[in-house]
Parts: sequence; structure tokens; C-alpha cells
Amino acid sequence: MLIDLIISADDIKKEKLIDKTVVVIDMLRATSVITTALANGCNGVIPVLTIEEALAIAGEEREKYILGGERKALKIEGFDFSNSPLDYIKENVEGKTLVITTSNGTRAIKGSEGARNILIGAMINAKAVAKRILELNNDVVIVNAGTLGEFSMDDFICGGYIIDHITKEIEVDLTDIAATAHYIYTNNEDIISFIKYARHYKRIMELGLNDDLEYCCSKDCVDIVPEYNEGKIS
Ligand code: 3SL
Ligand code: MG
Repeated sequence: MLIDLIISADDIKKEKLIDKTVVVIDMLRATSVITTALANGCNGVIPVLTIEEALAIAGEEREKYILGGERKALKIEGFDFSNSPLDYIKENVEGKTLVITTSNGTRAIKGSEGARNILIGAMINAKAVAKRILELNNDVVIVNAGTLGEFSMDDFICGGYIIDHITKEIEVDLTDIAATAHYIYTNNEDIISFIKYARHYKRIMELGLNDDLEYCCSKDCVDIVPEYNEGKIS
């Protein structure tokens, strides 16, 4: 098994994803939101690129949908919930379909179309993602959403953590960048001590979203692996 890593949604090269297992990571916070919503009984998640698309999907049968996501890390006007995973509790999501648009995460998911399997990964479900990767037994590309087209320390170390789970089970080949992500994780197992230098971490702290950070950095507290297929994550 070869594991490679792409550092941001803007760096995706489609030819690198063909026939691969892709893991999309936006641990702060889109993939933590999606994983949490589905774990709490959400029917499915539809990622879209624009606010207009989200409103159009939900418009027809509004009661069946919840609208979530962010622009500049803030709740979008007219939407039900922000991009805080803590919003996606059972009483808010059960039996509903979430339509979500975010600055980086949903772009990375849509940009990964064409891969054989597209898994949704975060710190909170890293161990479950590693297990699913082992089941699929295919070459892997970890797609970090990054932040506005730039490398993001948080997604990078999360990729390293998933790789760490896999290397505890089987021998793998790592590209140089995947090996670097793994190295960073093994030298910073208390990931907050590393992530605290990330620009996006600082932005979220400025907004007073400390509880989100703590939750998104919790390792392996959710046991499901969302998969994106034909426009929907379930
Ligand atoms: O798409 C994203 O990267 C978002 O998760 C960004 S934010 O954490 O909500 O600002
Ligand atoms: Mg992010």
C-alpha cells in the first residue's frame, strides 16, 4: 500500500486520485461536523460549493433539510447551523439531511470526485478511517483541505495520525510528504502543542470557539467513517 498526501484543495491533481482510496481531511472543522452529524443520526450530508446551491436544494422541502456551514468561520445568514460540530447534536440532526457549504472542506470533497472511494476523516474518527483503509486494501491519497488554498498544520498532523494507525497494523510505502506528516505526528502526539501555531487555530480561538477546538482534537471518539458517493455522504 502506497500512501500519498495532497496539502490543500487547490493542489488536487485529478490524475493522482484515479482508482485510489481518498481520505478528505478538514479537521477544523468541516469533516468533524460531517462525521458528528452522521454519528448523531443525520440521514445524509450533501456538500455543495455555494450558498445559492444549498438554498436551492433545501428550498423545495425545507423541513427535510438542515443548512450548515460557514463563510469566514461564521454562520451563514439564513442557515440553521454554523460550522461548529457541537451544533450537530441528535435533536438537531436526527432524520434530516444536512446540506453543507464551507470555505475549504466541501471544496476538497467535491475536488476529490473521480477517486474509487472517498472517505471523510478527522481526528475524531481517525482510527475508524484507518480500519476502513485496511479493509479497502488499496493505495491511498490523503487530501488535506488546507485553508484557502494554503497548507494547514491541523489537517497535516491529522493525516499523520491516520497514517500512524495504519503503520501499527501493516508495512506501507509513504511518499516523502506522507512520511513527513507521520513524522510530525509521532513527534507531537499531544497535537494541540503543534496545532496551536496554525493560523486557522488562532482564528478559531479569536472567535472564542475553544470548545470546538477541544472536540475536534479529541482522538478516536467517533467510530463511523462517512463515505462520499454520487453527491451524497452517508
Ligand atoms: O472549510 C473549512 O475549512 C471550514 O471548516 C473552515 S472553519 O473552521 O469553519 O472556519
Ligand atoms: Mg479547515
